[in-house]
Amino acid sequence: MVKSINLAIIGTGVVGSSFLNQLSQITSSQIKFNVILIAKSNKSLISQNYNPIDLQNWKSEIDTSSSKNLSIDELISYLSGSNYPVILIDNTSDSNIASNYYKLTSNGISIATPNKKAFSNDLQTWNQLINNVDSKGLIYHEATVGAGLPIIGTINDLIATGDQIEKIEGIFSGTLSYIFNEFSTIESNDKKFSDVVKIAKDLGYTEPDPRDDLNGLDVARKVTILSRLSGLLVESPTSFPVHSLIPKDLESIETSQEFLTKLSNYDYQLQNLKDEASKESKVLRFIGKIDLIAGKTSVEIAKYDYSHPFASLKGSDNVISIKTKRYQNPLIIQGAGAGSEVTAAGVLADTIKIAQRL
Ligand code: NHO
Repeated sequence: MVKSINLAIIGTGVVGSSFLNQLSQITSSQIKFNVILIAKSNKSLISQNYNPIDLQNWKSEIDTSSSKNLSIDELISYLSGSNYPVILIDNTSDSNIASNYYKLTSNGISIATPNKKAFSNDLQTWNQLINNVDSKGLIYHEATVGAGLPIIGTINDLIATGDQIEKIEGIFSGTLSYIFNEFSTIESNDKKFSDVVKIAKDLGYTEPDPRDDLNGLDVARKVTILSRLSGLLVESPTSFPVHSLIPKDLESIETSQEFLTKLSNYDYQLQNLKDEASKESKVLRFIGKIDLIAGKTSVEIAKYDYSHPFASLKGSDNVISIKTKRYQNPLIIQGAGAGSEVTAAGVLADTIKIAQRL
């Protein structure tokens, strides 16, 4: 028998649009997904009678829609009247929606999301969301780390089957993966750090202001999530050492353009490290590290032998190495860790998993 599930999709940006596109192309499924709400920042498409919205025309329909966005209470009230179980897809980076996940799941609404906010802020919110056995709704967030790569599901499976995580090391930022893979290579090169950052920006790999990648906070958020999942309950992404690649003097510079112009004055800092690594037949990589035995978490620049899997990484790939009691030779997961298609696929896979359990 085909199961029907209603979906409310919030956020139609890069990931949200890819999600809707992938959803409209699912053909063989035992589950029938009906989209009953699509919301962007100032407008919504809301099916008043809970009949499915036509996914071929949602873009033009939302533009001409006169429906304003619902408040969280209005949203809960609307979704609670649904004729089928509901999954809310949060494809925004909105803190307000994230801070209401508990309220939503308590009201029986399940959530699939790539939004890191709720899982990487204060520990109290994490405990409320993840260890809440009474919650009526399910919450899946695979795409908050490594886009569509099977990282969170794998760690959950290892723990559920009685394995013990000893150490996690990984390259978790697509942007910083690209920058270091280009800057510090096995074959010698004379590329300057600031030039590589500029190229990454021109290729659209960085945030509009590259300092939002270089400050290490995105990696710290991902490492916070993995630490907590593995049993090391870090307080917040700023409660452990995080190496920032922004020179101290350039932290308060106003525009990203001025920052990029002046960055070359500080190239010697990373050049020294790169030369030092090269003399030891090593490359530099920007990593997140969780040592469960020592109880330590950090985000740092580390040196790796040319033979190490992190040294031969290409493009903007992510890689994670998980050493456990059973996997003394670490389990390695590697692949595209950024981009709308793989991120949306991670959210869609979570949506299907939730639907199978409802
Ligand atoms: P956009 O394109 O800004 O879209 C967000 C949309 O939500 C906007 O259209 C905005 O108008 C809407 N919105 C905001 N608040 C709203 C509200 N209250 N109601 C309705 N609509 C609202 O952002 P993205 O790129 O589509 O990202 C969406 C979410 O996915 C964010 O939480 C982001 O952090 C997460 N995410 C994105 C990516 C990506 O590739 N774009 C990745 C992971 C997670 O794998 C990616 C990654 O980690 C890239 C990273 N920079 C790296 O590793 O280098």
